[in-house]
Amino acid sequence: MTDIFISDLHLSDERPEIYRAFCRFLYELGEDVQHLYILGDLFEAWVGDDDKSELALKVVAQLRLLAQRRVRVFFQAGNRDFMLGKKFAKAADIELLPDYHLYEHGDRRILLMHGDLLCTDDVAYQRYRKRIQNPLVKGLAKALPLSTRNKIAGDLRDQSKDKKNKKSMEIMDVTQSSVASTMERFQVTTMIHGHTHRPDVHSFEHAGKEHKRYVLGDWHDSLWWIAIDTNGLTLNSAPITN
Ligand SMILES: [Mn+2]
Repeated sequence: MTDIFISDLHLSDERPEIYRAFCRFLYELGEDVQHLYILGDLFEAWVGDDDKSELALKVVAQLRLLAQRRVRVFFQAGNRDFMLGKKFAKAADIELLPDYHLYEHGDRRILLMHGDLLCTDDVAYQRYRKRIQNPLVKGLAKALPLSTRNKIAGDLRDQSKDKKNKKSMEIMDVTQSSVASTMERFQVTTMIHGHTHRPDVHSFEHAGKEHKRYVLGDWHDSLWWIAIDTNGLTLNSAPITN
């Protein structure tokens, strides 16, 4: 039996080829695939489950198809789609996971995260995240009309584009000490995350033990996924064609 992990598709109307690659990827999942874990930033932006855009409806339909094929889908929020909630989950027949999720496969225990919580050197971002993901703020935001939320999200994206250009590549890798302490807290030696768009497999020693950190890539020129079966974990990619 195989489980699959993906993240950072950043689906949007501007990049229809990514949506097509997603559909093809789902269609071609092997018969042996039991679970699909989406570790955040499935969407470039998600302003609330009342978003009935064509893309939103199409993704819901794709995910429902998986449920019919008896592939269970799990979703962990990213920094782009943390407003995705129970209504979407019900419509798409998927299960929502918390920011830290302990995944078990046989005797393996793997910590799953989107990854932004590990970027603790970015103090300004962590402060912003705390504020915007505060349940009270989220509750207030949900009460705004959809058109207002879309406008705010657009403005925020424009602002962060400006900032990103200035800050360029220093954004934003994980902080190694946060990785080590988080893994220690959850008593794991393996973790999988996305967010940083730096796909790789990192090995390091901590507390006398070998640790591994698997990083998923964003779907831009290539699609990225991690597969786990009885042979272990593999990080895979394939080019995205138009
Ligand atoms: Mn992200």
